[in-house]
Amino acid sequence: MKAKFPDGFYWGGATAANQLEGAHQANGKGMSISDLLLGGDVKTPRRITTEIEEGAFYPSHEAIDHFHRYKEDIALFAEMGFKLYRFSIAWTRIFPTGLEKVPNEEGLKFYDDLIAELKKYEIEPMVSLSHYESPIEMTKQFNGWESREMIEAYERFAKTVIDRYQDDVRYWLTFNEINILSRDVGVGTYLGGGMYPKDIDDFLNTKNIDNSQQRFQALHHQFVASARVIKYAKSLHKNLHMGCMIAYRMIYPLSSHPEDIRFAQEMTNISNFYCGDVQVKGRYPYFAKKFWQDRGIDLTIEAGDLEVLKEGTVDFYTFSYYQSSTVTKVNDQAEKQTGNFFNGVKNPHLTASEWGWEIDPLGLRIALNQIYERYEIPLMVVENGLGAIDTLIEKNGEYTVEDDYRIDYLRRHIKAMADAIADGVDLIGYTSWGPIDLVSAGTGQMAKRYGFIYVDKHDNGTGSLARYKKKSFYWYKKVIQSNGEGVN
Ligand code: BGP
Repeated sequence: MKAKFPDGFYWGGATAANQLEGAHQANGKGMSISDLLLGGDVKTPRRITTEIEEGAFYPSHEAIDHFHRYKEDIALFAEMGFKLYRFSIAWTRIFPTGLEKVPNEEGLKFYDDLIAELKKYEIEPMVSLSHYESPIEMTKQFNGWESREMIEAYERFAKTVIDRYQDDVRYWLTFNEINILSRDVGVGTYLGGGMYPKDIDDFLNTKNIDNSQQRFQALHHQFVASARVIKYAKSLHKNLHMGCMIAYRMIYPLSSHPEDIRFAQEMTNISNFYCGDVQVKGRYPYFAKKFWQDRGIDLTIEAGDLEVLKEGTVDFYTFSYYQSSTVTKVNDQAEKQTGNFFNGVKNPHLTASEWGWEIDPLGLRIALNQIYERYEIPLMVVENGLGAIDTLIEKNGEYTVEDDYRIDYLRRHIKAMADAIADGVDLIGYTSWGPIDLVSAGTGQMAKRYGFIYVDKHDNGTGSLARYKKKSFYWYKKVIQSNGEGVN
């Protein structure tokens, strides 16, 4: 059966400023938390520094220099036929420390030009307002989202860009993978919350310390900030579409033991539904109170916060999906599985990528049904893809990569989306992650490539930055041209 997608389906790609723009000090840009992250690899966690260390290599500083090459890159996206492009606006280009009262015009200029370029090709822009890029100065002054001060600063930034681009940008996401703060992963606390857990020294030495009181308080601040911005955007009466973005963790129990089933349910609730419910339904879910009590979490919720959450709900739900995750309560012999910001145990029925991420296209269909059943609002998959090692070869006088493994991964996931649509799910778009090779968020590597476009840039910082079309470039072009039917 041919894959069927609705007319006007948004095919495209997704990126984040800190992972591709580079030019980290250009035109008055300030430093974000990502600018202090060193590179790592699958075995070595990324190290975080408090200041720039001389001689150290910070992958975000040049990244793939999209800042100077956005025209060339967008022309390539247009050649593939992109209908929509998801990117983030770097907060620190607009408010270098986050504390200024007046935005940096030169920083805005870059996005004026970028959006104009997208419009030129009739590519719909979708903006992530916060994608692991909060200003480092705010981490230094009041430990990021732990403090309520962030709400106002974020609102100032968000309103500035929404005011400026309200006629050109219709799709907005308030926080990338907001639920990263519901997981007790050190680097997630830093990237998502722009904050250090209490013991900074331990944290810098990459000991995985956790502070759940702090994480859930920070999340509350983000919920309020997101809702306030959504309420504001709706007051403009411009038909702006405001969305949430969740790192969806499709969770399976390892066995049919009821303890495993209950554990998977509990993890699904906290990993996915805790944030989803607040942003879609406008209230904390039924299980939140017991969850807080069990962990000794005592949230400070100020007068008016709960009303704001009700008033600032999202219009559509977006999520990232790379892999599924399997958990057990009863089998302590099960082999551990690590990958992205999730962890669990190895699923005997799945194979994994070179970075240990378990490949599970059917899990995407299940996730789409699970989410739609709960919320019944339009969904969009805004990140999906295979991070893999690519080899550049010369063929017929041109450089390319024969990335059949990537085509295979994407094909199976796109088919799973078609199946979910046939199931009745209202899926409106798909933006694969990193349509052009960029810096990995998890490891800081360039070697972990997702793109349809190869970028000559390497983990030691060398490379000409030249762009080359991979085999998947032509394949994705066909998929888009045929509105998904050509996926086979
Ligand atoms: C998501 C992030 C992205 C992106 C992606 C792939 O969690 O939103 O920023 O990087 O994962 O992860 P990685 O870069 O670690 O391969």
